[in-house]
Amino acid sequence: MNLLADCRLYGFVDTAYLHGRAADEVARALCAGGCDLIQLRAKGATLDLVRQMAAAILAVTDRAGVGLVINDHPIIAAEAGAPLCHLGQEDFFDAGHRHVGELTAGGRLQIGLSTHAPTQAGRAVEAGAAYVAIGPVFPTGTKPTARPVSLEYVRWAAREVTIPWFAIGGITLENVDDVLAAGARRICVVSAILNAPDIVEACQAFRNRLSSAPLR
Ligand code: TZP
Ligand code: MG
Repeated sequence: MNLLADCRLYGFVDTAYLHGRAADEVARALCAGGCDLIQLRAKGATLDLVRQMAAAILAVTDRAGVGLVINDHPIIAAEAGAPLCHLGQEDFFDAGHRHVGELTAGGRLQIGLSTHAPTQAGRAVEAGAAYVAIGPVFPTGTKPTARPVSLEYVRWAAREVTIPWFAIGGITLENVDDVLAAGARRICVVSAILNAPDIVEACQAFRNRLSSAPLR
């Protein structure tokens, strides 16, 4: 199983949606439900807390054969031994970086980048991103100030992006079929899984829909 090429469902441990649950408990449920990749997204958490959660989640994901992505913190990702780090446009290009090799800890870490328009996706691929996120497709409370990019950008990605890419933003069981019809084969889902009554069942429901649109 290749962490990115074979990945269909990318789930999140987002501290905004823990609802009193421990980070590693949520990670266990995401793995049990069939997520192929899990991101730790801990906006506003102290670096110490991010380190602690990363270690606790990595113990779970390693055992399950699932890849861990640390959002925003390449140094912590590399220290923890996570295979991937995710960065936004503002963390990467706007912070002066030009190539992901500047952050990959001698090749031990891969970097995924957020993109919101075709020019950004092109630049991310040129910069050596391991994957790109395409979104937010729909309005989402998880990133309330971000302008939705619509399914048009997903259709563009399906035609033009040559590395693994993920549709993200406001994806639910109500609209996932539209996202797949637009050409997405890999999806990121945060709130529709973490706010569901049962994380495992929610992941399985998304996996079911994904199986109707095979990768290859
Ligand atoms: N980047 C673009 S949209 C988004 C991020 C992190 C949030 C996605 O969360 P949700 O709850 O699946 O809409
Ligand atoms: Mg960021």
